[in-house]
Amino acid sequence: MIHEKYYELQKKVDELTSRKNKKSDFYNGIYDRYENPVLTREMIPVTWMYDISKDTNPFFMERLGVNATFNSGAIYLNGKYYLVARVEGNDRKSFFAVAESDNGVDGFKFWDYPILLPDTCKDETNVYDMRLTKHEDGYIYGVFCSESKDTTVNDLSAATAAAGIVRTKDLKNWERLDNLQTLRSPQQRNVVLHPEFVNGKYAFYTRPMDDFIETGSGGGVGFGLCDDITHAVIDEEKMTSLRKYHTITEAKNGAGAVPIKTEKGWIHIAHGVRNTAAGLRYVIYAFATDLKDPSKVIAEPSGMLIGPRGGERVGDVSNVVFTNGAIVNDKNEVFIYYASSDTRLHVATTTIEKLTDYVFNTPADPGRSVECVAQRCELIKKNLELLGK
Ligand code: M1P
Repeated sequence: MIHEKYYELQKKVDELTSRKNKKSDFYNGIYDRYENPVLTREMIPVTWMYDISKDTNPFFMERLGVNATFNSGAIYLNGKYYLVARVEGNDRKSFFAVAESDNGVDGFKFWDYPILLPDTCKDETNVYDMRLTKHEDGYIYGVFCSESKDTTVNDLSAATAAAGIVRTKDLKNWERLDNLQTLRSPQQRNVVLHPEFVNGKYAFYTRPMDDFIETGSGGGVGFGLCDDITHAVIDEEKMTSLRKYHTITEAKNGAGAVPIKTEKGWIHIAHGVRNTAAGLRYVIYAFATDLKDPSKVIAEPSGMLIGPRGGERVGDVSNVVFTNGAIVNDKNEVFIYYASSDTRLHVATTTIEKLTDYVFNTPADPGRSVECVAQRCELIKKNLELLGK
């Protein structure tokens, strides 16, 4: 017999997932924010957490709780918006789950089951942050962080991060390929597959790291080519967007969404990290690379595109916004899915036209306060002249 509490709780989930979302009153002319997150832990189906039988669960206790739904890959297929969300159980293990919406800003509903990846990697403890690439070879690839315990050192917390690779045609049947090997970088996270072949090869944006947390000598977002996606090996990574002193990328940065192709260049939406007395602060920034050489940065606006605001600042890992998915629909509208504080997922919407204007017409960071003030004074002077002052 089904416990009556099931209907009560599932009704709340259904109300939340059917709730209409509205643009908030935030304004910067670049993108819109929305009043509600698009995914939260409260939107997880009751069947994922409770045994709904009154016989075996008379107190209707949560058996397998969910702690958070956040960093999501995103893809637009046949007029629908799909997220492959990072769902974190109360047990701290993350897994992937597909949620689907008709309009990209609300109505996201999880499919009946989360994704059960083929168990080909026996050392793997945790998986997270899938980037979904619709590749010109016809497959949809999912590249994610595959985390294992580092058994080479006597440290319980030591871990190794690698890039796991899966592919699918329908988001239902997933084929697991070998993890990416980067011969010169011991660890990898935030790896993204470029959607087109480059010089006839598969191209990856990487994030070389010496350590699980610290990038160490890793200078920023890397780029490498490989011949065979089923046994992907990159022997050389060149650098694209660099970490820079006293900027939003000083501590680390990493590729985010799959780059968006525009007439002027590939637009990348990435994350940058700096250290503060309150811990690491993660923000989202954008840059563009050359259409023919997607490793060559051709525009990098100053500072952040999206920073944590209001309630976004607080969560399991506070002061974080992070993206690993964006969608461009057939009207050239752009949906940037970003998570706040490793807890919930939001959307920011813009257009290709606006994003291109932002990336190519926002001044670059001149690097020093005095030059930043001069840059701002130039803007003020132009405006005051227009105002006749
Ligand atoms: O906790 C913030 C983010 O930390 C990691 O990003 P990075 O590798 O750049 O430090 C990721 O684990 C990400 O999932 C997380 O949101």
